[in-house]
Amino acid sequence: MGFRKDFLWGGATAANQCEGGYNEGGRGLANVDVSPVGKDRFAVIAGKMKMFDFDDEHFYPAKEAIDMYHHFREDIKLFAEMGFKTYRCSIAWSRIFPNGDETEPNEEGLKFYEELFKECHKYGIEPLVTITHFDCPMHLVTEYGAWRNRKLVGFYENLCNVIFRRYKGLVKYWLTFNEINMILHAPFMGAGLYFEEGEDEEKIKYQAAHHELVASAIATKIAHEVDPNNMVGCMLAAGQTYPYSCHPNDVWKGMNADRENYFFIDVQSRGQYPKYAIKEMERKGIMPVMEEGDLELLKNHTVDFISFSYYSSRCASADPEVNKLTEGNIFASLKNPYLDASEWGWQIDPLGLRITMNTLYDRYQKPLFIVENGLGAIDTPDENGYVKDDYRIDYLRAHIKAMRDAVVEDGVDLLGYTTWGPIDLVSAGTGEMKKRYGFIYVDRDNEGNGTLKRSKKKSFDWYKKVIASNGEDLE
Ligand code: P53
Repeated sequence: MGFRKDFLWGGATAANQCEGGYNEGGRGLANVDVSPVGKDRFAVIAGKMKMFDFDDEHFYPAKEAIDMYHHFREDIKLFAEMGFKTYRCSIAWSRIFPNGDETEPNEEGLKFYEELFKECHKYGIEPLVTITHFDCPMHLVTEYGAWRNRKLVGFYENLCNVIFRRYKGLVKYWLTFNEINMILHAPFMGAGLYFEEGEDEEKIKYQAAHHELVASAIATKIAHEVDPNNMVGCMLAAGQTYPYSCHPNDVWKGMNADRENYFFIDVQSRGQYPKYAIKEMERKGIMPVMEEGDLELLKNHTVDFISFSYYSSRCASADPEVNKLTEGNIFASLKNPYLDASEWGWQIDPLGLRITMNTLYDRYQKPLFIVENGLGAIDTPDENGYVKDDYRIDYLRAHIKAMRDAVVEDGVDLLGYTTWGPIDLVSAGTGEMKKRYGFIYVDRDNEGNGTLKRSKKKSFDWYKKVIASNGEDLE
C-alpha cells in the first residue's frame, strides 16, 4: 500500500509571486507589490521600513512577476501535461476588492479567477485556493493599519462571502491564511503590519493574530454553510525544531520555539487558545482584546485539515555561546552540523519532514496536506536552453520518500502534496527570480530582463513519472 488512490499531486503558487498585472483588470495596490528586491526588502517585509508606494530607487518584482495573468492557460496546460491532480494558487484580494473596504466586488477580478478555475477543470485539475497569501490591499494598510484593526475581520468576511458563492462547484479546497505564523517573523508581508517607533510590536502582532484567527473561523463557517462539501484548511510554516544538544535547557528552548508556531494551529484546529499561550500572553501583558462571541466562533468552526509548508527543520540552543553562530533569516535557525544546506542556507532534511508530519498528526489527528516543499536553486540553462536540475530531483525524491514512509510506515493520513513553485516565480523572502523552484523554467532575471518564455527542465519529466505511478517510481 502506498498513497491513497485519490492522492492530490500538484504544485503551489501565490498570486503576487507569479501573476503580475498589478494594475490590470481594476486591481488595487497591495502590500506585496511594494516589497522591493534587494537589501531593503527584509526591513520592508518586517514592517521596519515604511514602503507604502513605489519609488524610483527600487525594483518591484511583483509588478510583472512571470506575467501569469496573461499566461495562465499556457501554464495550466503544462501542469496538466505533468499530470497534476491539483493546482494550489491564491486569490489576490485587491483584484476582488481593489481597496478592500468596498461593498461591491470588482467583476473583472472575479471573472479572471473564474476562468482560471475553469481552465483547471478542463484538465481534471482540482483547484486548491489560498484566500490570502501574504497580501492585503494597500488601502487597508494606510487607512486602517491592516490586521491590527478589528475592521479587517469584516472586510475579510465580505471577501469570503463573495468568493465562496461565486466559486461554488468550482473550488472545494480552501486555505484561509498562508503560513499564518509568518505574522511573527515578517509582519508586513504576513499581515500588512508596519510599526511606528516605540510601539509594542509583540502586542500588535498578537492582536492582529487574534483578528486573523477569528476571520479564519468565520471563513470556515461560511464555507461550510455555502457548500457542505467545502474542505477548509489552516496553513503553517512548519519544520520541527531540534534541540541543539540533549541538555534539558536546549530541549525546553526547542519545544517553546515550536509552540510559538503551533499556537495558531492549536486555535484553528482544536478551537481554543492553548493554556501555554494564555499564560505567556498574560505574563507579557499582551493578551489580545477579544469581542463577545469570539471564543465561541473559534470553538465551533475548526478546520477540516492541516496544511503546511516544509522546507527545513530548525535548531535551537539555550547556550549563548552556541547561539552566537545564528545567522539572520526570516526564521532564525542555528546551523545543524549534520545537515547540508541549499545555496540560500536552507538546511536539507528529508527525515525532518517525516518527523514534522508525525508530530502534527499526533497533535491534531486530522488529515494533513503538504502544500509547499521544494528546493530554491540557481539554474543554468545549457546552450539549448535546457536545465538539467538533478539537484532538484534529488531533493524532491528524498522528501517524497520520507513522506511515503510517514504514510505507509507510520499511518499518517495525507491528502496530497504540492511542490512549491512548479513554474519559476518571484521569491517571497528575497524578491529574486534566480532563486528558482520550478519544473518549468521562465526566462526572466532579478532585474526584470527576459522574454518570459517557458521551457521544461529535466525535473518536468521526472515529476510526471512520479505522478503517473502515484509516487511509486521515483527514479
Ligand atoms: P522563498 C520563509 C521560511 C519558510 C517559508 O520561500 C517561507 C519563507 C519566506 O521566505 O515562505 C513560503 O520564496 C511561502 C512562499 C514562499 C516559499 O515559502 O523565500 O509560503 O510564498 O515563496 C519559499 O524561497
